Amino acid sequence: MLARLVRAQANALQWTMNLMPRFTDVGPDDADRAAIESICDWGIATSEKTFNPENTANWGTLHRWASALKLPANPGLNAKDVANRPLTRADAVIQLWKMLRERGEWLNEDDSWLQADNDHDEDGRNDLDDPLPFDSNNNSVPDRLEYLP
Ligand SMILES: [Ca+2]
Ligand SMILES: [Ca+2]
Repeated sequence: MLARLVRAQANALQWTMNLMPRFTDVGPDDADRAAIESICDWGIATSEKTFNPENTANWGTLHRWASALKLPANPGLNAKDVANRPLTRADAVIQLWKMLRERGEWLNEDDSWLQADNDHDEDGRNDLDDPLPFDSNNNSVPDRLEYLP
């Protein structure tokens, strides 16, 4: 969820995945490997050899990771009486939605898209002639919302 939220933002960071798995407990065929390795490269720096993907996440984990990814995490997530509470998927989604709302609407900072001579998604059709200017593989899903397009 965190990786997808980061990717959904303007000027999103690119997915990263090492040739060899970065963690001994997140194998080459793990469906979450790209998300795990990406969020670590994007800001959740760790020198550990293991990621412990089955560990229980708590509200403090969400605060720590969201903050590391420069998302506007509510300080209340890390409050003494809250941080150690188990985090459900529903809790996480609600909190990430709040962070997304906190960011507000935005435009790409580089101002390079939807220009006459620009091909933002590099599919060979200039933006103004491209019915899907943010969809490089033209599958009707904007690239930023795809999992490893
Ligand atoms: Ca294009
Ligand atoms: Ca696409």
